[in-house]
Amino acid sequence: MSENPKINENSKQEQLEQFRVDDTNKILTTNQGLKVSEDELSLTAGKRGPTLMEDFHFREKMTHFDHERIPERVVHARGTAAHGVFELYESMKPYTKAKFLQDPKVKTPVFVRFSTVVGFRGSADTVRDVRGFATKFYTEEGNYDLVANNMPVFFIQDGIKFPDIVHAIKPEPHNEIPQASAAHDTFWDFVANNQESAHQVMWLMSDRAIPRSFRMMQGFGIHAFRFVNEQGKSHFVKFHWVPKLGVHSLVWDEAQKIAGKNPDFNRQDLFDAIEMGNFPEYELGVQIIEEKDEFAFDFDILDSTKLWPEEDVPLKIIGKLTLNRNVDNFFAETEQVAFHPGHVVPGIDFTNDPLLQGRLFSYTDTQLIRLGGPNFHEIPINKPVCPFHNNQRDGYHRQTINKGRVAYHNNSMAANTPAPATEEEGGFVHYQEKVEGSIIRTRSESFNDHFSQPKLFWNSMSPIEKQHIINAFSFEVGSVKDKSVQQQVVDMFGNVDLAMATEVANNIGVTPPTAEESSVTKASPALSQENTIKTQVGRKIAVILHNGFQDTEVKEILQGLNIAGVAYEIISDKQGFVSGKNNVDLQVVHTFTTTHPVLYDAVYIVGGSNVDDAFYKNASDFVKEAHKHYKAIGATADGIEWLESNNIIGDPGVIEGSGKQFLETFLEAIAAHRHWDRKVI
Ligand code: HDE
Repeated sequence: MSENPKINENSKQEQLEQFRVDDTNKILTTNQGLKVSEDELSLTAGKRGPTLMEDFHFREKMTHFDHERIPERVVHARGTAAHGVFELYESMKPYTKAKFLQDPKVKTPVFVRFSTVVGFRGSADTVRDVRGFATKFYTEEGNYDLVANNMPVFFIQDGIKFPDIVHAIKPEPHNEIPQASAAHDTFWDFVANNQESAHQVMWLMSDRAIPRSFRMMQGFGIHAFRFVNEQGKSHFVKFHWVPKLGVHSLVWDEAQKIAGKNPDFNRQDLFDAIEMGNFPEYELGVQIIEEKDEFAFDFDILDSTKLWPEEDVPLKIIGKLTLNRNVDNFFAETEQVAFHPGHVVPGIDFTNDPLLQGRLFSYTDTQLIRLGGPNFHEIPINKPVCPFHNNQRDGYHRQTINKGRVAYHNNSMAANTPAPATEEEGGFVHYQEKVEGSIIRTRSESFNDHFSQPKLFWNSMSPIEKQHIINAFSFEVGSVKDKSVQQQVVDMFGNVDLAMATEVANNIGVTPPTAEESSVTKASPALSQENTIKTQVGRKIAVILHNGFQDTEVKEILQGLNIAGVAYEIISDKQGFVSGKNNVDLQVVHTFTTTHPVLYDAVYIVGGSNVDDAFYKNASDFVKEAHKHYKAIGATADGIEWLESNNIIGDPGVIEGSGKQFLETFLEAIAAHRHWDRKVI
């Protein structure tokens, strides 16, 4: 009776292929298949007369257009997605019976959607916000969704408070301001009056909230889940995605400017990387705690405002995700994909984390309104690659044509099928945790410590990361108009670190706090981005050239950059080609008008001969802006003059020279990401 699907990395693409349509070179028809003879003129009574009701082609075309939009996601509306594959490094059999985690040879197709949380669908990518990182694994046992964020903790401890936090952080209801930002009164009023938010607020004020790229951020499943093995033994588990390119961020001034210069910055970055064949990779890590150690920590492992320090619970890397294909159609795939932390497979189960429990209700519920009914699992992107059978029937847009008369249990007319599977046959059996208690609305006292881990986070930051957190608080809380709310926030964060909160208080003009700060002295080095992987791979740099540039050297350096995994764009004052000394012509991608230094990781300036004042000024401004954002700056030939005249020669990360040696040092400077020890005025 069991249909044993053989899944491989191509299974999802093969399934989707049946739904893909290319309209190029085809004849125009109505949705009923009728060939259309005229598509630009309505049917009218006479040349200057009224349009006729019987113009079915006009009506169908217009009606479909009128209904093109669906509600955007209530949170995580702004996002982008890609297809990929997950490969296991090492069998997880001792911990879980999940089929896709047994055999390192198995490759599982996946679909991943990245998002911001607060902004509307058309909002900018580089706002200060949490990022979503949701993965759908199309496994032989059904879809498994790991619906993660790029921060390991959450604002609230109980799902019932989710509507409150979202109402507080979304644009204010009377004027729908501000867009995609937490820098307003209601959010900070929520924070100060719901102090469980302290830990995630620290993360939100840190550089993690402005990732350089979706390719350079972590993902965290946040909750404690369960791994359950074939013997029925359970372990607590947390999931992490670790990007191979390291975890890197923008600086705030840059992020704000990018929001105007290219609101699609992160979306474009991911799309371009995949189109160029630079496939983003992330390793899957798990933190595992034995059942017997459930109470061995100084925090409650079921509390989603707490992380498990990696120094105490090591991260075990078990596999790799590669994103290797962009979507064909944004709406059909990215917009219609429906994730749910309750989409699990045998061997992965839930815990009693009250936040997770709340999510288990919300996600299907939200798809019902957003995707218009209960058949969203039939939309191609959501469809499992394994067969599915049950007695559910009908509803809006039903596509399956269920044969036969039987749609109920128990029955004899279909031999009581479709029949439930036993555990041995792969049937999902919930972990049989023993639970006892009175029916109450109370939170466990073990959830009450709201300040120790924020302090752990603060202690783990490098000096520059600490400075950025203080700056972010000063910007965000400084944007709050209600003085009492500002004061409450500063008083609250005095419980984390008095010096930090005092500096913020001074910056925003309220009274410094007198609270007792947390006594935690421990740090977790894994939390600092200073300790992340540093590589030049995947970076994009601007190359400023003028006619008469030193072409033999430049050609070699550009080649060297490409070989080292660095992409570049040539910028000059006019589009077309820029010609070198020895008549080498290079294609100009952008002029100073069509691009901006905030859109690059570094600048390489070469210049050329007979440079006019306008070019000189534009190129100098370009270099100065990149310098201000601590980026690597390289100069060869005539470009070295720019460094001199802009007074930045010799600064950290500012590299001048020639040939191979220049290339090597410049690559190192790019890999360093930012040069914080540079003096910036
Ligand atoms: Fe979500 N969340 N969430 N969330 N969430 C949604 O589902 C919700 C939470 C996350 O790219 C919604 O399909 C509740 C934590 C991501 O399509 C909705 C609670 C984490 C995405 C919803 C949480 C997330 C969502 C809106 C507290 C990280 C985008 C649209 C109990 C572990 C998925 C949708 C995508 C989306 C509810 C908390 C991650 C309304 C009630 C914690 C990445 O169902």
